[in-house]
This record gives sequence, C-alpha cells and structure tokens, in this order.
Amino acid sequence: RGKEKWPRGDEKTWKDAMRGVHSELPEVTKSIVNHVQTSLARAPYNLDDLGAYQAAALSVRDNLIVNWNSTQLHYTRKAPKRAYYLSLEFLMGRTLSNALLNLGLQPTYSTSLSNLGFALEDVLVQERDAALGNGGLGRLAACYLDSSATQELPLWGYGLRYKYGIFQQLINEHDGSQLEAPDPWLEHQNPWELPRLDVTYEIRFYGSADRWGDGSGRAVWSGGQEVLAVAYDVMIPGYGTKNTNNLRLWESKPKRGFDLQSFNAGDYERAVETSNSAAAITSVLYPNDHTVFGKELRLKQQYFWTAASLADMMRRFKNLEKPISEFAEYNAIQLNDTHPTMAIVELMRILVDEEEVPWDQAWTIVTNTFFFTNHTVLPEALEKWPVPLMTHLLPRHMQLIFDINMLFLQSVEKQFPGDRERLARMSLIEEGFPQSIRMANLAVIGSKKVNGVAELHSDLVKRNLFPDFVEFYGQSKFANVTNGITPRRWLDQCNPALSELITTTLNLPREVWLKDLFKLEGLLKHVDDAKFQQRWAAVKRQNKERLSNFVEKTLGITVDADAMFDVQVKRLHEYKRQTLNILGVIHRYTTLKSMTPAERKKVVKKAVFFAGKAAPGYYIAKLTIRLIVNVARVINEDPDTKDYLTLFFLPDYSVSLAELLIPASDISQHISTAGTEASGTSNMKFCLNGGLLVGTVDGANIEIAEEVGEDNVFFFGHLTPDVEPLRYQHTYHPIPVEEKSPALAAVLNTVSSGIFGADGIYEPLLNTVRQGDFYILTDDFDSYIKALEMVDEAYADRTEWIKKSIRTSAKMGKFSSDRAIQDYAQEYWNIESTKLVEE
Ligand code: GL2
Repeated sequence: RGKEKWPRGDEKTWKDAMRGVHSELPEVTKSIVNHVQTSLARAPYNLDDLGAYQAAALSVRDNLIVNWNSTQLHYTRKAPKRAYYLSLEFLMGRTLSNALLNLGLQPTYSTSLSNLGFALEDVLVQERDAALGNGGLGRLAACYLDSSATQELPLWGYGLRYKYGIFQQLINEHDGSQLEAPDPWLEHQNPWELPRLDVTYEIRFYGSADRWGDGSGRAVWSGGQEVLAVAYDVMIPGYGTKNTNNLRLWESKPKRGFDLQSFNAGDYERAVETSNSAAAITSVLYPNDHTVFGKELRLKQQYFWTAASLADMMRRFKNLEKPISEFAEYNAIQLNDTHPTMAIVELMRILVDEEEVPWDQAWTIVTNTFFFTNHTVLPEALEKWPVPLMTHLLPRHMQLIFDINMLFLQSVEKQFPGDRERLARMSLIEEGFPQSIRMANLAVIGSKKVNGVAELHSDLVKRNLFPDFVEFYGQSKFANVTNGITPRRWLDQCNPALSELITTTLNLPREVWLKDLFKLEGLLKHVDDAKFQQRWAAVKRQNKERLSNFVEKTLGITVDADAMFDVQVKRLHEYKRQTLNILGVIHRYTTLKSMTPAERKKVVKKAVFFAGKAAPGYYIAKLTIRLIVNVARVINEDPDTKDYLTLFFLPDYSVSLAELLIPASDISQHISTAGTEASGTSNMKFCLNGGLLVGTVDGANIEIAEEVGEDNVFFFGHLTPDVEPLRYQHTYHPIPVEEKSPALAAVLNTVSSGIFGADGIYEPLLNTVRQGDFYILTDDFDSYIKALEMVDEAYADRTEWIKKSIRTSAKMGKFSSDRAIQDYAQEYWNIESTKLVEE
C-alpha cells in the first residue's frame, strides 16, 4: 500500500469525526470512527480492511444490543410461553451482512464506509465464518433462528461455544488428499457475542447417587467433579422487525482456577489437570456427521450443555412465580436430533430430586415439554451410550433411566401382554456386553411429539425406525415438518442481483416477498416475457462470473462462464454418492476422448464443481476426495477435452462458500440412494436461486418436484422400496458389474488402469462398488448417465432452460424456513408471535 494516501477515503470526514466536529456527519460514520479510535485503539492511518470490519461490526452491534435488550425485556414482561431449540450445532456463517440486511442498514453502512475509504464488499469478507456445525443439521438450526426472530416468536437457541469449530480443510498438493487444520475462529475477538460472566451454573459429573429408599424415587447426588458453565449470548436479529432473539452458548470453565492444595504442595501439573479437563468440554466440535463414536467427552458435552440450559430455563421460569406443575404451559423444548436427549432425564432429576414433585406428575410435565426431531434413518447415527459409562459419569441419571424404563415397559406389557420380543425392542436398554442406552427410544418416550424432516423421511421414521412406538402411542404422536431455509441469507444476501430483479418484476417491496415467499409465484406470469428471460439469464451469468473469478483467484484455473455449471456440495458420505458423480464425470471424459474434434464441438460444455468435508476418520470419504482432485488434475490439463469439460474441487466448504456457489449453479446434484437423505436443504437453496436439480426420488427432492412439476426436475434411479431387495440381491445373488452396467465397469477399469494415480490406491473405493455395493451405484449408474444426457439436451435449448429456471424459483415458497418455524410454533410448541412494541 506504500504510495496510497492515508487515511483512505475522505480526509475531512475522518478528521471531523475524530476531532468531534460532528454536526454534519451521519451517525453511522461517527460511530464507526468512534469504534476505530476507542474500541480498537487504532489510528485511521494504518486501518486495513480487517480493522474496518471490526469497527463496522462493533457499530452494528450497538444497534443489535439495543433491540436485543428491549426484546428480552418485552418477553420478560409479557411472560408468554417460550420455546427453546437445543442443538449441538449452529452453523451460522458470517453475521455482519445478515445483521445489516435485517436492520435495513446496508445502504447507510455502505455509504459511510465508502466515505471512509472502504468498500463494503471487501469489508464483509474479512469476517470469519462461525462454523459450529458439520452440515445440514447445524445450518437448519441457524435458519430456524433467523425465522423465529423474523416471525417474532419467543424462541431461544441453546448450544455450546466451541473454541474450535469444524476443522479447516486443506488439500495436500502432492497426492490430493484432505488435510485437517484447526479452526481458531475466536482468534480475533468475536463482536457478535456478549459474555455473560455473571450467568453461570455448576454442572456435576461423576460422584455417587444415594436413593432415599422411601419409595418416592428421590435420591441425592453428590461428590465428583463440578464444572462451571458460563453463558455467551449471540444476538439474532429478525428481518423487518426489531425483535432480536437470543442464542445462548455455554463455555466450560474450571470451578476454581486450579487446585490450590496441589499447587502449594508443588504439584503444578496436578493443580492444572482438573482445570484443563473442565476447559476441554467445550474445546472442540466433533467433526463427525451421521456417525457416533461413544467417546466420554462427547457425553460430557451433551450433559454439560443440557444441564446448563435447563438450569437457566428453570431460573427464568421461577421468576414467573408460577407453580411448578405449570412448567409445560410456559416452556417447550425442541430436541434437535438425539444429541440433547439427556435433557429429558435432567428435567426429571430436577423435578423429582430438587423440586420434590411426585414421580408421575414429574413425568407428565416432562412429556408435555419435549419435542423430538429425527434427522436421519442411517443406523450408524443412532446414539447408544454404554451403561457402564453412564453409570460412571452420571450415576443419578443412570438410576433415573432405569426407573423410567421399568415404568415404561410395564405400560407396554399392559397393552401387549406377554410380548417379550416387543419389550426387548422397545426397551431403553439394549442387551449386550456391555448393555447400552438407546437414546432415540428415550427421546421418543420422553417427548410429546416426534417428527421427521420431509414427507418421505417422516414416513420411514414411522415404518422403519419406530414402528413399535407408533403402535403403542398411535399415529398422532408422529408427524412431519419439512425443512426450510431462510430466503434472507439464501436469496437476498447471496444473490442481490436476483433479489433486485424479483423485486422489480413482482412490483412489490422486497420486505413483502422475503417474508412471504409464496409471493414468488407472481413470477410465473412473466415466464414468457423475453425481456425478463434475458434479465434472468444475465443475473445467472453474472453469478457464474463471480464464481469464476473466485476459482481463478483460489485455484489459479480459469473457468469458462459459458459452460454449464454443475455443482455437488455437501458432506462427503457414501450415501450421498459423490462417487456416482465422479464416476459419471470420468464417463463423460472418456466419451469426449473417444470423439472426433468435430463431434466434440456439439457437446454441451460443462464445468463440474465439488466441495465438502470428509470426517477425519472416514477413510472411503477421504479417498473419494483424493480421486476427485486427481481426476481434476488430469482432465483440466487434457488438450483434447479441456474446452468441453473441467472439474474443480473447491477446498474448505463453508456457509460463505455456499453463498458464492449456489447462485452460480445451472444444475445441482442431490443423488443419494433412495431413502437415505432425510431431507437435504441445499436442494432448496439451489432451486430458489434458479438452479435446476438432478436427483433421486429422495428426501425433499420429492416435495420440490411436487411444487415445480416433474418436468422441471431431472429424476433418476431406483425408488426407496427397491433398495432393500437390491441389497439382498447384491449379497446373495451378485451379478458382475460388467453385466449390470458395462458403462460403469469400463469407468471402474479406467480408474484401476492408473491414469489418475497408480499403485491401486483407489481399489478400496472401487471395491465398495464392485463388492456388496451397499449404495446401489451399479443399479443406478445407467439411469444416472441418461438423466445427465437429458440435462445436456435441455440446456441446449436456452430459452426453455431459462423458463424452467424461472418456474423453479417461483415455486419455492413452501421451502421458506418461516413456514417451517410456524408449523413448529403452532402444531408443536403452542407459542405465539410476541412483537416488540416500543413504549
Ligand atoms: C441431516 C440430514 O442428513 C439431512 O438430510 C437433513 O436435511 C438435515 C436437516 O434436517 O439433517 N441429518 C444429519 O445428521 N445431518 C444432516 O444434515 N448432519
């Protein structure tokens, strides 16, 4: 920057602001400069984009705090029923741009920053993502927070303040494999949280539990280790409202700094040991998606967080001075998957042991308070904790679980006398060495309602996961809430050009359609308007160029924005079948290779993008990344084909990268084995941004097709009921790949031949397809390739394609998270909108 003038921007503005000659200056400018000087203690002469970001963030935060305070005061005064969303993951992404949008302050800050010499867009990208989640489940929680504030619902989120979020993904330059680096997201201070050092609770682990032995079921739990939970509040502004909700994240701290006795005795290590073990609880997010590892620290996280959250709710409830019997009339608690299931047991403990509520009444309160969402039918994600571990870590809770189980099984026995197998299936305890606790069963029996996250999935939850419980409780306890996404972040923020075009076309203020996404249907009457089509296509083109520039900057490779952009971004998992996609890419490559130059010229140009992280211990998923990266290296260098096909693996997928990728996609892939993807939410985001979808008949793909019409999506592959019989066939009557799909066999042989890396490194991955083929790639490959051919054909007719794109966006109303959160509010929690009114 050597020769640039300092300060940047308008010197007089800076000087006036700093000297306090304020009269003419906009409030926002004054506030930014004030934060530069005081909060950051920096001079304008060396202020960089990061400093400008920090000052702008602190200034915006001042606005949020005012609204947050008024909202919380309002909720306290009005004392409505509240809902709490318990989630171990909140994948928030960046906050500044979202806060500016929701506060309606974007133009003001843009102007002020510009006068001070900074471009808003450069400032925004300085912010690190808050990435306290793995994937869809965590991002869903973030969308729900946005919608609950927007809908003015009295809802708080509760989670953990991990010191390290999801790991950063790097790609090894030599072999193309994934490397993991820590994500120290709190390195620079985090302006979006308010430490509440006065809001703390003591959380106990270990020790012993002694029953009173008076038949009351009560006990005293004492001894062990006590850890302090400290609250950090994250402000969640609503869109177009002053309501600002709260996300409370807990940090663990040693109860006393360290053990003075050991310290004085000279045993320094021992002295800090307990303090280290306390801090460890919230040190890192577990990077596994859909798998459980049964580690003690994870159970500690789960209990620490649920116990602190319940203690906090209880304190708030007690301030209302209502009888404890009315707890469920004032509190609804949503369990985001089984991770917070210990909250059910903890509330029982509080009610029975501390509040001296009789057992049956306590259980009634509990089962009217909790609601449980299941997010996956994959068996490897079903949490089970070993009984010996639970007994050691939480002895009192183990007793309670046994008692709950005994009474529950008695009631099952009453309804189905003598059906021992049923009892064994429904029991909270799975027999084995050791015995284990089935957290999903506990979540079901402790909750008032259970839901899945898309129609098909909710059906599978009833039929495959909990059929006994459906028989026992009846259908009405089990229902569906199809997931949703916030159109604020996933359209307005990530695709401002499209948002602008929609606003002018609908001739409605964007505040209106962004809060009532069904209004997008108004676009339908413009589908045949050639001018509109052109503008629609121009927006897509602009977003593709934006992505191309990014790729060029990060990977050093040029992307042709004329090519069709085909995107698959999600966690790497066998069931999501990135393998199918990359094998399809290789098929396209070898087909191109076999063509004459003249034939190639007729092929639709395509750029394929992948992004996503693999769990660090998931060997096959990591091998898939390695294959993608190395195929890309070969394809992108091949002079015969590189004008027609390019391939990119974009490292370190994140919310912010999604905001760049999604608006740029022409087609996106959602190709899970039928019946395995509970819902998917990125499918909704792509379609909202006018991308078309190629996918299996799975999860929310089905409902998207219902909305937009089947002729606007590209479906392929076997249906859910086919999958089990196919797997059976693979196991007992296997048919060689060569017979089933010669095309696929050829692709597998191409990989084996070593052109993407020799030494048979990919054989273990290829063998998952050749042998067993649990995710039925061999059965779906041919229809997949056909579907991609249909995509090519459709894309060749540009006008038709643009119409499909418009029709798709126009029909995404159902997938707003505002609809989903209203469904929860009305059908589950029974809470009402509580609008902040200024007094
Ligand atoms: C998931 C499902 O796999 C995904 O299909 C769904 O959209 C989200 C949100 O409901 O939940 N379940 C899960 O464990 N993760 C998901 O993304 N991580």
